[in-house]
Amino acid sequence: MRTHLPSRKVIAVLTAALLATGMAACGNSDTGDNGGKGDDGKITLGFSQVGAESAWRTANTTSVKESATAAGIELKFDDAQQKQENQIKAIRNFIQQKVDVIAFSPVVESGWDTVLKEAKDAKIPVILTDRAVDSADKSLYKTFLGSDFVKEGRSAGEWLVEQKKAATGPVNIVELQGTTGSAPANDRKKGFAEAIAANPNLKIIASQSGDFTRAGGKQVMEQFLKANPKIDVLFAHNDDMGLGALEAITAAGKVPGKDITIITVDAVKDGMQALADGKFNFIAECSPLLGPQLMDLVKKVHNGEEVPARIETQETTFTQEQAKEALPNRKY
Ligand code: GYE
Repeated sequence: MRTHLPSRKVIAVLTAALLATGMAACGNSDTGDNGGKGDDGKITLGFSQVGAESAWRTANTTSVKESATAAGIELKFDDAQQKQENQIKAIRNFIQQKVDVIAFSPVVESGWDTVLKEAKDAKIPVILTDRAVDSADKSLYKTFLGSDFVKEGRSAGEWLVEQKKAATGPVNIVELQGTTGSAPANDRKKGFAEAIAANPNLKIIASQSGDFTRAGGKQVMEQFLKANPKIDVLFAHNDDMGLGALEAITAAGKVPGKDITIITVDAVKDGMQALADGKFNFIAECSPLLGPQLMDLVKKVHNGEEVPARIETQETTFTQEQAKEALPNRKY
């Protein structure tokens, strides 16, 4: 048994103890001046979410909440219930509470300049996530993190052009648009229209908003079916509207995926199931799992680091066969 520590070790232990005391003292004085962080020294993020309109949105909310916890970021979360005025109110509250960073998914593209200017004047950096704004002044926000919605619409259209290349007569398409004025609705419509222009037989005979919800998709599809005896294709701007439309199509005595070709966007679990079951025909993926990248950006802009002006999510597309393969591992 050893009874004596060698003297060098004793000094090392004492030094370590002294250092620890000194560090604790520093820690105490830090809490007095926390450099704009939350009381516990954490970065505070104010996040204004669009709402809970779709399975995509639910998965996005979960991703943001889980990633904030994992990154040690204090999250102030607000659900705007698909209303711009609620988002503006939430952002003003975040400014008043002096959060460190604001992130939001703008329900529509226009009308943000005033509130974004207020955040800028308060020196609070803003990150756009998922959806974009049309502000001409790009200095009003630090970066955009999300998908290329035009590309998603184009992939949907290109697949259809290929499928219908042998068509000799008109192919009647109905379109369920997302929330009016939102970036994904504007851009998916644009990309799809551009792609189908390659074949003049492909015609959009009706196009209306179903607000990205199942109920909206069902209701608008019922109207489409009543007004148009011959519908060959449905392009829905998200899975949820497509799933709602399935009910209307079945109720009208038609077979989804056969009598009417159905193309959607998102690739959430229920959408992938409908695709694997042969009720949908094609899905352009849009990833909701933006949380980890968002938290990374929050830390960077808080530290004053340079970030790219635009960061795009990697996405793919799914046929019925590919959906069958991917479904068992689909997390959301
Ligand atoms: O496609 C839709 C959701 O902004 C990309 O919003 C998002 C869209 C998504 O309601 O399902």
